[in-house]
Amino acid sequence: MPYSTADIRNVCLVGPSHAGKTLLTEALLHAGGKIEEKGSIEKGTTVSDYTPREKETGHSQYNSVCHLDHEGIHVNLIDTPGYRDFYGRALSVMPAAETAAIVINAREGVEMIARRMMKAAHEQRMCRMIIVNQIDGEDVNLEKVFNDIQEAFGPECLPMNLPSADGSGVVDCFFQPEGDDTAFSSVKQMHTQIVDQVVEVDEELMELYLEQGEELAPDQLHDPFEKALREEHLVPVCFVSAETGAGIRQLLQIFERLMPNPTEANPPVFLKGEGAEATEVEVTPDPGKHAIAHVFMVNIDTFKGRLGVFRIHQGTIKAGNQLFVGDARKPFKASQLLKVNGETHTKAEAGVPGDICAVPRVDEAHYDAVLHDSHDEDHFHRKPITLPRPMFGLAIRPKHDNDAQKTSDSLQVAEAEDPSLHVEHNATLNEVVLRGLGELHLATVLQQIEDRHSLEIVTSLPSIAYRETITAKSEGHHRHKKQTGGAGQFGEVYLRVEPLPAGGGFEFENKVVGGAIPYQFIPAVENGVRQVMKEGAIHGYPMQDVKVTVYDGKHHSVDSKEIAFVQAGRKAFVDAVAKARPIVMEPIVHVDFTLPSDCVGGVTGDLSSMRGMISGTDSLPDGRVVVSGQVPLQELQGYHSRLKSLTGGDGSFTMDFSHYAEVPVNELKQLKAAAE
Ligand SMILES: Nc1nc2c(ncn2[C@@H]2O[C@H](COP(=O)(O)OP(=O)(O)OP(=O)(O)O)[C@@H](O)[C@H]2O)c(=O)[nH]1
Ligand SMILES: [Mg+2]
Repeated sequence: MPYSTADIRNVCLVGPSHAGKTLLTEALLHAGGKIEEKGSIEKGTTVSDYTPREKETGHSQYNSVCHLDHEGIHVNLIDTPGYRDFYGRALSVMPAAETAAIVINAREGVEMIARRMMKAAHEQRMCRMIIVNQIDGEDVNLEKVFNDIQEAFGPECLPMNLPSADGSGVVDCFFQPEGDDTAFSSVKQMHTQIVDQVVEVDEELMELYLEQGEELAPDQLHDPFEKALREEHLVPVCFVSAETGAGIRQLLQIFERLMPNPTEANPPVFLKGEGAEATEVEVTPDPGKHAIAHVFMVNIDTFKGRLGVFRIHQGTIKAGNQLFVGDARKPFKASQLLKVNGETHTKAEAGVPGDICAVPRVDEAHYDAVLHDSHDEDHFHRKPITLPRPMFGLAIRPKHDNDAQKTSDSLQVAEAEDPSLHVEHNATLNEVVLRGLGELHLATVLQQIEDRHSLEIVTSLPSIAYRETITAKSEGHHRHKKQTGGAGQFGEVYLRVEPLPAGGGFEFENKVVGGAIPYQFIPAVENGVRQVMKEGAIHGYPMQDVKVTVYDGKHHSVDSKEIAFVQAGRKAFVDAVAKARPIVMEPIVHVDFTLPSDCVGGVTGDLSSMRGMISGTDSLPDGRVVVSGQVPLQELQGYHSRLKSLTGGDGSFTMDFSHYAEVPVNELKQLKAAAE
């Protein structure tokens, strides 16, 4: 059935594990007539959890795109994994949708992941809604859940429907203000609250409403409703049971009539150019303009190859079109255009702005790539979203040496599929480190690698990425002179060093005058300095945040050659660093521990003995406590198992890079002793 941009609704389902996102996807697909029978999590028969491991564990591990057509609208659903270690995966696909639907488990109330997702959707300027699922659960207190939602996210969270008094369905509060009895609150009262809230964003309508005391029809409210969603002045709340089907039809109607189509949401921000040079460019959902699409998900299947799933933001993409990836000169041919429904792919003729489609077998289609059909849109990219920086690391090696290449290939595949995963190659230590958001994240990735590539992988704790830097200005000098038989080597360098602010990296400046060091040898000096930056000057760790200025030297018309200036540059730099109060720095991470309340004392005690600092605690409605703080990464090596025993397996933590800080003297002594 052909549909246009205005008919599309893109909804990303996010929220805690076990909230029922996958079953809700199933219920929606069923209600929309996409599937005849609703699958079950326990039987492993849902559309969106289609990988063997997901079926086996009953938890989503990957993002999954599905779609349905219902009364003239085309709904693209993205089901995301809710487990906290997959938080980065869920975040990464949100830019494809207008609506972030935060699914809350009525039995559990407002969990930490729900808070995080509300915040993330706010940061991405998405329209937000809250879906309270599992209203059929025994002994659920829906009024309390609703009050907790308002307390956590504000009074702008208002119900579009309310659970019926007998719990078997929901009663509409928006379209038909004269509803039946509900489990709590009155329909009329809620309806008035919604209208009051909506008219606040539209002065004219407000006046009309106040003066005439007139009942406003839903149609009159449509545009201000969308505006209220964009401005976060309203967060609709809906009640459903994915299990019994209660509220599902009404939810589809809310998608259709109230949630934004691609032209009604805050427009996505696109930039042209890189770094500080980048300027904002207009991208409009106009089917007639040049095509611009954003790849938000990559799946790599051993047999089917790479699938790039993208959201079209401007123009129309047709099967057979020539498309460019990013700044590539040469286009590729999108010989097939696909619509994705879980594991099933069906061919499509064309994709209009706002739609979600995919292209198979395009190796260049990486996460966050922009696809476009004209060189006018070279250097376009989406304003990046903040993804958590993976800090939990494991050093990886294959069990059998001859699997080295296979291992490295498999890691590349894993990294391409998951933007919250990072593979580090540490040449100095000959170590490959896989970094993710937590233990379960890496365990899942490694299991997948072993499954897919029949590889055996051995893991160990990785080395900590210590760094050297200087804390004072100083000068250094070296004269490199060598006379061995024939031609000699001669080069002399004077340079200054000074610390740069954290994150400053490395700067090199040439202030030599009068050809004391001939111009052509300056790169050799820089090369020598850079070698030391990489290897470390005093303590053997890579250096950062240093500025080097070469200001004088000497040369010899016959004996001066590149190698001599590389050597002189190296040694002059080491000489300068030694006098510039060099220090060793270590990564400090921000951690959030989620703990049963009776374990808080034990963990905070650990934290202080681990040189950690606690910055805050927050109580969750389920009685657990979130303890946040900063700790040197080194102290958290292997802490997962200690936490497990401390909390009876009920505690967990996530971490994110914070900054580098100086390693205290006695720690440094231990570090040196361990290295020897
Ligand atoms: N009684 C009841 N059970 C539900 C409902 N929705 C989901 N469940 C059950 O809750 C469990 C978790 O459901 P899922 O759909 O897998 O939850 P999820 O949010 O996708 O979880 P993750 O994939 O781990 O993020 C399953 O056993 C479902 O059958 C509901 O509305 N009522
Ligand atoms: Mg799921």
